[in-house]
Amino acid sequence: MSLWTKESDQWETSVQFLPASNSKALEKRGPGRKITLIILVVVFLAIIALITGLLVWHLRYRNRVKVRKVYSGSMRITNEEFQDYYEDPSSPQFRNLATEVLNQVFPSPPACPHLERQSFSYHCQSGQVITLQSPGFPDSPYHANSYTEWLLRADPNHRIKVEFDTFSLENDCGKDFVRVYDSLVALDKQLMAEKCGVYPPSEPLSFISSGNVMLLTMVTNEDKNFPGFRAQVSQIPSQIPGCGGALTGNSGSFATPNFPSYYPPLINCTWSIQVPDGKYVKVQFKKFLMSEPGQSYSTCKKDFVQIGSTKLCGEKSPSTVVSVQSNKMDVLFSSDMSYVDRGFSAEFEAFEPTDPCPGTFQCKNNMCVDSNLRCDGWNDCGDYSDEMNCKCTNAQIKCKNGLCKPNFWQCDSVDDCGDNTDEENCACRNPEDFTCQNGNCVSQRKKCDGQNDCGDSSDEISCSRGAKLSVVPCTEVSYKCKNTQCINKENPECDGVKDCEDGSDEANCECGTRPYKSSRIVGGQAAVEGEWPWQVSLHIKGSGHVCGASVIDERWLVTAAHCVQDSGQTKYSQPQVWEAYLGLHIQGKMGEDTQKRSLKRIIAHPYYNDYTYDNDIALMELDSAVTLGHSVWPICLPAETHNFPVGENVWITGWGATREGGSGASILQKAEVRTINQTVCNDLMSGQITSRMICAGVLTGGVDACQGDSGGPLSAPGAQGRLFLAGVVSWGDGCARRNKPGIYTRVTKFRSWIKEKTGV
Ligand code: 4AZ
Repeated sequence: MSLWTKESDQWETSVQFLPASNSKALEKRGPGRKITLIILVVVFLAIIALITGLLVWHLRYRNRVKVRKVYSGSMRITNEEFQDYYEDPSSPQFRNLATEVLNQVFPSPPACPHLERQSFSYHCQSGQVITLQSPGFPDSPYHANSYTEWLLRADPNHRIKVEFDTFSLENDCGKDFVRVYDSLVALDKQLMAEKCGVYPPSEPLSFISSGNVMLLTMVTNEDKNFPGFRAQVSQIPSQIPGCGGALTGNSGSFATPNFPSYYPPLINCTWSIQVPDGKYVKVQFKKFLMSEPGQSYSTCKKDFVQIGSTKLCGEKSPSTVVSVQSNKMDVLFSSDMSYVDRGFSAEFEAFEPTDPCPGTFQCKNNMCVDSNLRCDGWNDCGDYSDEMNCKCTNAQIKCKNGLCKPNFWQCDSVDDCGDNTDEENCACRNPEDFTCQNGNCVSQRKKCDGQNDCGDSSDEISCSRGAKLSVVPCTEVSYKCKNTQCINKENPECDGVKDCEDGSDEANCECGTRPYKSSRIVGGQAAVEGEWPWQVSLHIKGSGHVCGASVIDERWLVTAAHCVQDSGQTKYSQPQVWEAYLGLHIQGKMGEDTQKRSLKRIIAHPYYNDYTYDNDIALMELDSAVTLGHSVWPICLPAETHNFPVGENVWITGWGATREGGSGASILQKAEVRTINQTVCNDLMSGQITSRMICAGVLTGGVDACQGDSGGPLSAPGAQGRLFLAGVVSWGDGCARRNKPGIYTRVTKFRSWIKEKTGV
């Protein structure tokens, strides 16, 4: 019998509690449903785990996977046939070919200079000054192929200030340079300045950071090593003085922070000017230097000055004036994060609205200039407005562009009109003509025809007949060799070419060169030490510097005769009263290379005229020879026939007065001037110029020799970078006056006398 058979009632009765329909549903959700649920949960968890795993791998490990990049290239050897053995890199044939190819690509062993690298790190403390210097300074020039960096830090709320007291690097920033960064790493966008060349004390060089860090780097290449730099580093409070403020009264002055040195980056300063009620205010920028790479000088988006809607940047002339029709003016100065400059110095002034320039002429640019300066030929306003709409007088030339210029500026080799009117038709009206050295005109056809057509034979000079310069009959302008033969080449002495058969034009050429040369061109600035090794300072024992002189050899100096004329108690003509300082840079400071000598003999020119200053030249023999070297070196003496062309740039040097009636300079000064046409000069100097004199200057004034420079050199450039003694500082009508050039003794006229007396 089976338990589930119909025959058992009890069993059936018990079954009633569970109707057949429910038992069917129960059958479905029973053990099968649970399994499905479990599977679902497991699958869900697996997906979550997979996603989590993927995320962890991606975020944590994936970026560590190194991506291998393969660069490939090929080279084709066109002049070799392929051979099977070239497939085997270890074969001697492959090796030979490879060596040959490498030798062609790198003809000499590739230059791989050893780069010297040094890094210094400093943290400034308040009140402490740290001295930095380039490696080797001051005992030896800096090293070649070097990279040096100085990481500078200051306390919070402080800035770094770096002040260079000496800065002398090669003049080419492509070779040696110092960079200043407003950061601790060399970021281009925070580069404040890149400097090279020489900065004399008259051009102070100091930098201030925007925050409390700064980086200096110095890079040098293989050639020409200079003394280098020394700088003082200190920390200064973040709040720097001179950045804006309230300015009141009728006039006053203000300047960018750290002027005349460099302003810091990332700075905004506002000066609020207020003048008395009823007046207007104007500002004149006496100096304005705000240049930087990438600046647009029309939009001035980098460093700029803003007054109302006027924005200024770049470099501006001292005649830049901005005015407002109000008694208040705000001047905003803003610098960005890169490149800094020297900034500005400015003066403000109140003016009457009805009369901006009382008693003076008002320029178009709002400047006021003396009324006498109107129509005088000089651009006094800076915008030519004082020279516009003028009626030229008899003493003036009328330029084609309408300007009037003094007659004596005609034919002085300087384009004073601006359109060259004053230099046209000067010597030879016919442009086909040749202009002789004496000013005569001869046909070009007569040049080099063997005849003296000019009268001074200058039409027969530098005529090369065939490959070799020929010996010609001696004339006023031909060069005379030691063997008395004459050659027809202009200034052949020491030009590196043997022109005389006996080579005498290239003998005794150890002169006129110098170790250091600064190419900056300005009127009257401190020289670089060693730049003028022939410059001598003549002292009267016990009274100091009196005159200059030039070294012409180890025993002889050239000076002015007027320096050695007895006057009152002082016997200037006696050698024993003098001391000569050679290789001197700063008065009163004997340098390591300075040599002091007493004098044995003074020879003043016998024809010196103390009324006209004619023949103003003298020779001095030292009591013992000096050692010639980089600090003391002779200047070249020009041959009698040497030609110094009119308008040529020449240099004057000395410790004389820096302005008329002023006191002497302590550091040797230099200035660039131009030689001036003899006739023009004679007119300017009321006929006092003799042929033994040569004139040089800047006719606009401001650059000249002065008292105390007398006897010193007028150095003119010659062949091969040598300098020749064109003149000796002699006299002038005051110093640096307009239309009053300096007058120098013309050394060519005394060449044979010097030779006769000294043997040089
Ligand atoms: C002087 O008194 C002197 N401006 C030298 C040069 C000049 C003027 C004066 C030229 O020694």
